[in-house]
Amino acid sequence: MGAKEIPLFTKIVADSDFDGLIGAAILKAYNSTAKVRFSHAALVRNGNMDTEIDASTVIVDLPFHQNCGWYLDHHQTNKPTKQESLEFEKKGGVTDWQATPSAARLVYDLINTHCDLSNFVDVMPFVDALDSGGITIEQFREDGELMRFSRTLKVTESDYMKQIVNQLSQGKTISEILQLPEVKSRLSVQQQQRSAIEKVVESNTVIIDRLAICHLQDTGHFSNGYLVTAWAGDRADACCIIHGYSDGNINDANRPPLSASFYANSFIKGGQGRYDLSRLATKFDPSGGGHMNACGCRIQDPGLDDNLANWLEMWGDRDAVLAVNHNTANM
Ligand SMILES: [Mn+2]
Repeated sequence: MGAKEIPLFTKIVADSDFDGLIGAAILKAYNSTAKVRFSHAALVRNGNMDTEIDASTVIVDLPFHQNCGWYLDHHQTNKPTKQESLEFEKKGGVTDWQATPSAARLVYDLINTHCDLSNFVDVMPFVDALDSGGITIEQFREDGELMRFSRTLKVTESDYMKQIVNQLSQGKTISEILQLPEVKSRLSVQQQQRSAIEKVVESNTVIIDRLAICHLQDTGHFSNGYLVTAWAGDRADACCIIHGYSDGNINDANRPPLSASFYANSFIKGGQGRYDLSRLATKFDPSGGGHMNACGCRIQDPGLDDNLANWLEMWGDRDAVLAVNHNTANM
């Protein structure tokens, strides 16, 4: 493959997680003058980013937006349709969508031939694993620095994330980042909070028909899928985590509305790739989605109890409704 020409961009809009952080840092390594803005899937989908996304914007690890200039992603449900791609390309837009383990990997592969990315080599395998359910139960239990670092990244920590992007884009390695006093103190907070969040997960999770349902709404606590599936062990094939606040607002990053995240249990044999959980995430919320094994949506009217009851019904019928037919083309 020859080196592809890189589209011009002055603004980087990325997801507020490890994948988005590394994707943004690689893009900024290539173009140091680009401004970085961290966002979230729901904010892009419901129009909150409309005024910020323009033809000079590259979007990474987030839903597709017609107004951007370059679209980089790997989420199954975000793949622009043929029609969307055509319209987008007519305006001069460039789409790079690939089913890579992380969006950062896609960015890395595209930019690598254009600038020195050697300081990113060490972090790439972890980002790939974290974003695609590839964390082993041993890595999870060990709760090493990278696992803890990943939990420090969130939409409410934009300034902190931008500082890290700047340092990475200037050539720092992840090991050097982990030594920064600001990062070190956050890692120790995460270490201390780990057993507390485990207890919260334990007391707020029920397993129904091999689906672990974790109710974290209105608790102020957040959890990734790994914490819940590790707790459930071989008793569950997937988990559903409810986050946010009953009186939440999409415009308030500190008090988001109710949402549900679905994760396949990557700690059990055959736990991934069996059911397409994104069918749950898109059932009621047209802007829900993500990956087959990891996805999410916002709770829709008439409310949580109703959405959950319907999901449980679909889950009960999972071999017909959610099963991934590996013989079907275009999946
Ligand atoms: Mn991603």
